[in-house]
Amino acid sequence: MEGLWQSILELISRLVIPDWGELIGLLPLGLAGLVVLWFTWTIRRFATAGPTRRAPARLTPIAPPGIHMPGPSYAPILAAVGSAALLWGLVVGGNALLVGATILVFTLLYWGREAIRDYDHATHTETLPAVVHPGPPPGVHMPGPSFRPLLGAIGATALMAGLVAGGWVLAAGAIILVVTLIGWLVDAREEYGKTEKADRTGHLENIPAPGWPRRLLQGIAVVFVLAVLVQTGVIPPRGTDTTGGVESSPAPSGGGGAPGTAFTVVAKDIAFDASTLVVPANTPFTIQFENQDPSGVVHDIDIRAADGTTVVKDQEIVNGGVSTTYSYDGLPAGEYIFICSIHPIPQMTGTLTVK
Ligand SMILES: [Cu+2]
Repeated sequence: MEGLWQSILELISRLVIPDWGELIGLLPLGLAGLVVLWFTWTIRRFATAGPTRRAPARLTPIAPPGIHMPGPSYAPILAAVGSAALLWGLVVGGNALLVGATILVFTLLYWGREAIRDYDHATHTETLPAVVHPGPPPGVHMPGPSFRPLLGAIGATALMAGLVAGGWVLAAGAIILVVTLIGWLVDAREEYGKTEKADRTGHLENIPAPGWPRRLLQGIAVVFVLAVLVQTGVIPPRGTDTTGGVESSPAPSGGGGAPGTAFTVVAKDIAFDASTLVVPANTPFTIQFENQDPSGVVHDIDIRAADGTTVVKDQEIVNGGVSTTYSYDGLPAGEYIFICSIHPIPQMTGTLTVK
């Protein structure tokens, strides 16, 4: 028997000689096949499990009475898309950031709109018995609901934006905040009057919940947007004013012209209209400086050494819409730069050649 078995094995081993190296190499493929089989089996089980095994049809969940469940919504998905757009903007930078932020804001606005609609719907189908608030204890007065705190926050935000942007935005922010605070005072006065009256009549009227102050919000939005547009120079359109045509004396442009001692430099849209000035060595000179930017946008024309940091002459800043004459002492021959210390950018930097 043993001999027979051995001879059979010998015969088979002649036909099948396993190559263990190759077999081990095939192991990952085999495992992958098993995973695919398992997934196929699972998917098939789900596909065939079907509703018929559990119930005739899928039931929509019914919330218990008095409990409201929000309906299905695309808002979370949209908000995720908006967040992804914002993050992408953070990676890419520039305009992509603006686009991403805009998308996120719009998705969140959509979500908020949906939530408000849901809320309105839920409050309209209210079937619970009306709750009667007993009110505060006698002698205690509670102020009624008010939009003023929200408006105050908006006004304060506008004011802060104005502190950053300056000029018209600052004015608009101050107006919005003052209007809000005055409205708040008027409300408080009215409320005080009612409370005082209640002391005499013994009957304190409930202060009704106010409606959305649509007109006021629209007014605030219009004022703020207008201020931003004026401040950024979108309106009134630039380029139509005629004040820019009074260039005189040595033309401060062209590069390497004849040295002069009196120049006119105009600052507009946060840029100088001159990039090159040439003056004689050891000779005082002046610059008639016109700041044609809006009020709140200040500039100056400092002289610095060619390294861009060593200040040779520091001048007072000039507000938008104001002109002044800067005087400079004579300088030793060499290359200098003239620069706006508020905006040390290429558009507000030029070379000053002293020779
Ligand atoms: Cu400047």
